[in-house]
Amino acid sequence: SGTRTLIRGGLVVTAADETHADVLIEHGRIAALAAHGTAVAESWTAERVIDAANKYVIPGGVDAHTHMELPFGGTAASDTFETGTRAAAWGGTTTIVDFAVQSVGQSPRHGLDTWYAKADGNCAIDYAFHMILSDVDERSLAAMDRLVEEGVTSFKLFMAYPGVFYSDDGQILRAMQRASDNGGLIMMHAENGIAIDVLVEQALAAGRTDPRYHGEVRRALLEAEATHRAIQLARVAGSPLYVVHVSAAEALAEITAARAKGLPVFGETCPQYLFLSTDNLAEPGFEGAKYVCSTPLRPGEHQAALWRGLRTDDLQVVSTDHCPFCFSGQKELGRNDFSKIPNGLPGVENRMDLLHQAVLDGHLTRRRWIDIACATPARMFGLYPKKGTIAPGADADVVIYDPHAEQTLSAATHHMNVDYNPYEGTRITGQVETVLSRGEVVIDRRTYTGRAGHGQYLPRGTCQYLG
Ligand code: DUC
Ligand code: ZN
Ligand code: ZN
Ligand code: ZN
Repeated sequence: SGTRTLIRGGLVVTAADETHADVLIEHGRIAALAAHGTAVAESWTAERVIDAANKYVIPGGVDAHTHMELPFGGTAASDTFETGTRAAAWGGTTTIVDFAVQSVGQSPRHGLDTWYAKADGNCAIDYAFHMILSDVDERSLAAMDRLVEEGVTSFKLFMAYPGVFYSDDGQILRAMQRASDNGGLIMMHAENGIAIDVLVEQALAAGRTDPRYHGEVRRALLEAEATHRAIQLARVAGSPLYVVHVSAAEALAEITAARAKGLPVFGETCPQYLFLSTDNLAEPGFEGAKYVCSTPLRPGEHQAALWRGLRTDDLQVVSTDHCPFCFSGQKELGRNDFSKIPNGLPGVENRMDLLHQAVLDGHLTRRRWIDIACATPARMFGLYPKKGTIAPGADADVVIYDPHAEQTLSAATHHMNVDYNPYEGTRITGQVETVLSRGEVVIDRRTYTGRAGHGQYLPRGTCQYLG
């Protein structure tokens, strides 16, 4: 739009710098930055001036792993593209990369077109897609090349859910070989699903049906084994590898070892693995169902390893795997059988705040917060510097963040379309105050001013950490 906007007096924090600077926005993009109080900054005028004194001015969050409306386990994730992207905006996230799904027997093209249609005209913020491949045959391999050219440059494969999303390691190897040729990035759900299915069957046969057994059968060793195997397959194929939702210390160790060898292996973790544990899964009654996701929550000891991995850059990205299911009617599908609880947690609205709390708790520096939540996911998935930073020419996706505000996370106040919040009662210092998406104010001092359909589809380039 034509509105000139000036954000004055805040601390601009990017992955690289922290500076007291004024930010000038024109035509939906960052036009210029100038040190606060200098003659240049003082000379700027604008139709809209946002006072950011005592606030942070940060890039809009990039959540590279969401599942709006995902069909799963006979139901579907409860946030639509409309409700989920609005909640994202409330939480200071201005870009999501969601997953289009190729089902078995379908073409990737059909899956992608289905997801384009779900999102089109409904999003409050900008969005892009990865493609889940469930059926790697000649047609799918050829489709990968075309998708990379079209801007869908990353492909999620599963080692879990045999018969649904996973068939065999030969398919995985072939997709990796293709990615090594066409520049695509393979994303892996690394859990040994065949072994897990045996343990699920044995647990149920022994009458162990409660939610906590979800965590017990999905053993950390089976995440580590699959992570190791995925890394070796990627080496053989000569392809890079991005391991999604790393939750086990033993799996992280495999990534760390691969990176120490100089291999192009990347790791993502999620707030639930940093802030929640198997203690939540073991909550009384059926409450534990609220915490069923895959990979599962781990015993608390794993958290320290994940925080360390984020500091040492063995893990590069924190995204949410936002995949909400209501407790009532959805999680309840597994009342008598934990394996029927739909897998997934909400979180798209809470990620930036939880990670800001991690800064205050000493786990991360402020710049690392922006790095893992904005800049690196943008680079990893070919969106930088349009997204993920505040610099001349970048999209004006900007959050005015009040680092002193106090809030308590709760389903009573969140905007996600789900009837519980896994972080219920968690006290956070820091809150999103105002959010701009391509220069448009979508959250104005904690009032939603955006609209469904403002969000645009983003074709992506290839991973910017590769040659
Ligand atoms: N893996 C995901 O990444 N999301 C939802 C369910 C799953 O297993
Ligand atoms: Zn103009
Ligand atoms: Zn997964
Ligand atoms: Zn996911």
